[in-house]
Amino acid sequence: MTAGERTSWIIESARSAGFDLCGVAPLDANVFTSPNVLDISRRDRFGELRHLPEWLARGYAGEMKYLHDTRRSDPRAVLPGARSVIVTAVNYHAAQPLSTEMPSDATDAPPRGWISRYAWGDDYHETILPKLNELLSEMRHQFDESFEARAYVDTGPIVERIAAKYAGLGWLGKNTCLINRKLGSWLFLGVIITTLDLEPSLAPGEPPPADLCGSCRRCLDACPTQAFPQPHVLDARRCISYLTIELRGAIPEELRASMGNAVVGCDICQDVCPWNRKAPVTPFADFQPREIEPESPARTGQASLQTSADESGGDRKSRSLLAPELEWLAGLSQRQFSEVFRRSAVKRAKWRGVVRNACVALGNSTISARSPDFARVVRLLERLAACGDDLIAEHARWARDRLTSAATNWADTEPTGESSAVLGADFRGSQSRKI
Ligand code: B12
Ligand code: SF4
Ligand code: SF4
Repeated sequence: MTAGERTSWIIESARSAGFDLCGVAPLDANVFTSPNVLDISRRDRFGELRHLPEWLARGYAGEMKYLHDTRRSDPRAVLPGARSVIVTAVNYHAAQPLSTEMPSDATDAPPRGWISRYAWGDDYHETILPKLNELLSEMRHQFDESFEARAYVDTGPIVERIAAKYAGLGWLGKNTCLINRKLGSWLFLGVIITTLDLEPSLAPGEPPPADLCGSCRRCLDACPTQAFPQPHVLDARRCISYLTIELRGAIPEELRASMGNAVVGCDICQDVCPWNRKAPVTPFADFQPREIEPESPARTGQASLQTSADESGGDRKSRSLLAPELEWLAGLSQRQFSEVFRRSAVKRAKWRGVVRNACVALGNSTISARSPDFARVVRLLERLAACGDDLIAEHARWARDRLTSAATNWADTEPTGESSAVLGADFRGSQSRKI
């Protein structure tokens, strides 16, 4: 088989396995060691990696120590003799509303949070990595020559989006996401790095897909925490995705109010992207929002930090991960958390992190002091504020104080005689995240 035939076979097999996109980027030595080579086809491949040291030096990685792994600067360091990287993409766009389309909480309804689209269904690592490994074993079966290879979904020291760009899958948007002109950016990436000689998807001299952001800057302007110091550059320390999933300690107080109802991740800079307006819908059931069945009475025995379930005599409602009720999330016990989020990407945020985040979102909720829910939410936050976990307790106190001081301020401004619900909503709305 020639290198070209091998590439065609891999791309065809990836399509049959359910991957929406597949391409190959070359890892020839000149790409990384000689930026000034005369061969224009080799110049600037993986060029964005040259910014990595500065990005790290600016501290943008926050506590994500694994991003300092020096192998990230050169994919060949991951696998000696590596010549090619195969990049796959799977569309996870479930046909459900965008976070930016969700109505703000009614002032008299239980407040709801937002779990990012990518985390609604089964953990993509667990869904995609086995598929990639299957593709790899088919390759071993199909190709005569022996070769080394490693498959990764997030897990390897490779900047997958840069590899995807040079495999011809799309461009890197101002929001730093990989965008494909037909599929948009709701894509999970996966890579196989290999010593196999494969024909690159981009012909010699062919540039990677053009950057179609143009003069648009919707993502930059919509980001509630101003996490983009400049287009194409993310300060992860300010990104709600980092704050809710990766950060283990206290969320900086100055960022909490801007986090709105986010509990796990954030979709805003993709929700507003025009290239996602016509994004096709995934056929995979794995990425639909999970529906959580109510617990059987026998299983509700273990003490939780709770909540509404306590007050109603046990959790008997079925729940969806699409805009879930915050009181439910804040009141989950560790055991309940492990059961609800088994094989889910939410696990990465950990139980303590999700309860912490749900407290912040409750503090940001637009719940009116006149609502019967208000007193119940404040009681829940009081209980969490008195729990033995310092991190949760501090965030619960912050949320309680924010809710109750907003209610007090609202009472001070009441004399106009306007509808209290409307006034309450307006006041809270001005403090919480809305774009
Ligand atoms: C760490 C990480 C994060 C971090 C940091 C994100 C980031 N932008 O780097 C956090 C936790 C914030 C995060 C959030 C999200 N993530 Co994430 N994340 C990763 C991970 C594991 C590593 C990415 C990485 O290496 N970042 C390091 C920085 C350096 O990379 P970078 O932002 O591309 O930075 C470059 C530019 O800044 C560029 N640059 C260009 N010009 C200039 C100019 C200057 C002066 C400088 C300094 C730099 C610079 O150079 C830098 C270095 O090359 C990848 C998987 C992987 N192994 O690649 C998934 C991945 C990128 N994440 C993914 C997803 C889905 C998300 C979220 C959408 C999840 C969510 N809904 O909450 C958000 C999106 C937020 C966003 N706008 O990026 C997908 C992206 C798919 C896609 N279509 O692009 C990936 C590929 C996972 C996967 N396997 O599918 N993520
Ligand atoms: S994911 Fe949210 S917080 Fe992070 S950069 Fe995008 S809009 Fe900003
Ligand atoms: S919102 Fe606009 S600027 Fe941002 S990634 Fe999409 S097209 Fe590019």
